[in-house]
Amino acid sequence: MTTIFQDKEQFIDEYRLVVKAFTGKSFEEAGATDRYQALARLIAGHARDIASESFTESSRKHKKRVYYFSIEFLIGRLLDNYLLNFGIRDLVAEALADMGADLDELCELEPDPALGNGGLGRLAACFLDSMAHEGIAGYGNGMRYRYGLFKQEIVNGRQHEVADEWLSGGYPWEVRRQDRAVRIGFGGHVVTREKNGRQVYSVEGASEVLAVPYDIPVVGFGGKTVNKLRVWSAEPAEEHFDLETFNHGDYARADADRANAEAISAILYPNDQGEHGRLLRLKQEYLFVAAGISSLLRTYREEYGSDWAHLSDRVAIHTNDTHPAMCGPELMRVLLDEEGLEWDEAWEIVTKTVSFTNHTILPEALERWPIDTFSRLLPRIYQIIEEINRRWAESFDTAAEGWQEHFRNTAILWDGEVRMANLSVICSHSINGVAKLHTEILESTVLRDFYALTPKKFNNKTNGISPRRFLAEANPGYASLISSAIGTGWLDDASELERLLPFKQDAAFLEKVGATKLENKARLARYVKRETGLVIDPASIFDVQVKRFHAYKRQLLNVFKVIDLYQRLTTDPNTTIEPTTFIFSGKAASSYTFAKEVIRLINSVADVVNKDPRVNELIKVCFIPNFRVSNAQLIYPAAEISEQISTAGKEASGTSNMKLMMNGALTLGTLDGANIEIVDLAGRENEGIFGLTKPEVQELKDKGNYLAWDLLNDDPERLGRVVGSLTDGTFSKLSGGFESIRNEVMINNDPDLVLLDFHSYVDAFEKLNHDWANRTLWNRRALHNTAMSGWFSSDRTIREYRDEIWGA
Ligand code: B1H
Repeated sequence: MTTIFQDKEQFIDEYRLVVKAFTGKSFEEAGATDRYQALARLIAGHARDIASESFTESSRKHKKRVYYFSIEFLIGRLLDNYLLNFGIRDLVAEALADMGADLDELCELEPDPALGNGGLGRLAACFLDSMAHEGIAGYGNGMRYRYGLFKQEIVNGRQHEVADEWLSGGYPWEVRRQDRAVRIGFGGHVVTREKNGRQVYSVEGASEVLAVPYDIPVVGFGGKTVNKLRVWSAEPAEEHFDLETFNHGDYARADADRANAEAISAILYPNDQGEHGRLLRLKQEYLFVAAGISSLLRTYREEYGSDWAHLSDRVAIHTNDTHPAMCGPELMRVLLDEEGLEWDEAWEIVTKTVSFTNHTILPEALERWPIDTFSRLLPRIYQIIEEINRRWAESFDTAAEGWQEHFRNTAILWDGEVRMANLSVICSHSINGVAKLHTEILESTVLRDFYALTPKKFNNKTNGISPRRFLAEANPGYASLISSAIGTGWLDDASELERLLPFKQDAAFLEKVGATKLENKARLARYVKRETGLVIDPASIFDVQVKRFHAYKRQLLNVFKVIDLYQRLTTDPNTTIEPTTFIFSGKAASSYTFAKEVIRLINSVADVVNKDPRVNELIKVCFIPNFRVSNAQLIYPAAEISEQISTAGKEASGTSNMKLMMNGALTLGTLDGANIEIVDLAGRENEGIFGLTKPEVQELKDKGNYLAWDLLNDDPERLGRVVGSLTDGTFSKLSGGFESIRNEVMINNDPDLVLLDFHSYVDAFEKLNHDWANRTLWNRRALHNTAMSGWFSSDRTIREYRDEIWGA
């Protein structure tokens, strides 16, 4: 452990100085926000000192540097996390208590940066945590959006979106690096000249913006390595304030250059796995790619000069999904146009340096850009892509049977579009999926033609999560119970959680497992009361589904279950259930009508159920607004049932399944994504598995004879009644009925097979629900899940990337 303060006294002395320097006030005079800001700045300052040591050391040791390119990093709050990683959380908490302040209250004042949509962005953040913990010289490269993902408010059951002004109070962790700003060109046209018998390309008439980096320290657990996350902000390349126009009274036009440049980093696109297709998005993608490549090459030049042939020994560039797909072509551009390399040399360097992770097989998420838009915005990059595509076409043996189809499926340019997934694959030496099943699906369907050509490039890297953030920090009560049993080694090496297994026989310990869960539920209940006014009972089972709203994630199936229970409890006296609170949280993309209607349905069902005295002692429905990293950390530790109910084959991995498992929840899920690996590790008897498998879904699709009406007609009592309630007024008092949801299920023929999985789902739920009656058995299964969850540490995932992809 690297300590940054010898003792409390040293901390207090330094802290007082920073408060004074930052606010001009004494600690006693400073308000809570100033106290938070000063504390974060103090820790950030120490983190930066160690970051520069880490950097020097990696230079000295010629460590390979890994650059993780991601258009999203959902980092969450940092103060508590960094105190924990530096091993000074208790010291600082005590010192603050001595000073009459409360650490938890200060931590609450930190903005929760929403620079990502969901799992993909949070994965990138966990990877930064784990790279630093593993001592890898690994750096994030992303976007500094002025507005992150919208804040969600619920008004009459409906989602309303409010701009997320996370920077307005100042962000103490970042440092602006004006000295490392990079000019980025858009538009213009390519000109060709001859120089020493060689064609030289450049772009003329481009309009430039300035990409300005902001660095955020990434503190690894143990405090030995501190890396950096570099996020880019767009600004005008020149101050072009047009005084003449201003003098004529048109301020907006006078400052138009600034507004146009800043628009590029103004906002994160909120369409998790949906279409963006906007020019501004393409500009974002190029901006952070080109700026990031320029920045890493600058570092490389400083260390190794122009020794480009060895770039891939010293540098790995990892592209998180297709959003940074231009890394390949942009690196080609620099090597060809600026460094004067020949195509073949440059291409070998690029393909040995770049690697790629795919995160989804949903067709609507497969990025494509119209060629005319693309080539106008990025003419030289487009020209390079054309050449890559031409060489790709040439590489096929045209005498071989069926080559045309293989080419059609793998071409980068096709049907007037640039296909970013194919570009990513062709530029990379490694292509991975994010869970076993997902990688198999990539190999056998989405990318099968590539797999047939180069099977060795394909590999699986099952996702992981940071045990520091999602167990130690989120669940301090459980974490200290665990440490009291097996020591604190699990923080370094989460596989040590398996040493909890013997405690499954220890009745007193199991009782404590239950007691910490109860405390966490009470903590969440207080939060819910404060945020929504709803009273939920910590003694009831907490059944939790928290994630983005998407048809394939099937929040609809979950609420159908709730409606069915409600109807049975109010009509059938034989229905029994352990008291249960159904907790939902998550955002829907602003333009995703169906997902927003499901949110409204949940809130409308909540409105009816929670007010109905016939059932509200037994079931409650709770929608927690504005799901984000900070409240996720309150929700996961309070969960007993983890809802992971996607249509088999659709959820690439999922990571909330891992977070909930680690916190001792039992998975109620389909055999999809990483759920399969959860079951492999923890045993089917410790989870609630139901529903069609991927091959069964496939068979159904191939046969093409699924008819939602058949299921409804076969089961008027329950399914019929549930679907009927969407439009018969039962839930329409809050803000109207749900014709569109009914139509999706009955007229659009239930594309996500909600009706088909309904009964096996409700049965699996009821089985788990009744199991709860035996609390010892339940706590034993909960502990078993935690004990077997260590493999899902992102440290394990990152070591696999390091050893099998990056060679770092
Ligand atoms: C995942 C995305 C995603 N897959 C495009 N794909 C986006 C795609 O804004 N965009 O354009 C945003 C997000 N996100 C998720 O990645 C998967 O659905 C999860 O199953 C997986 O666990 C997670 C991390 O791999």
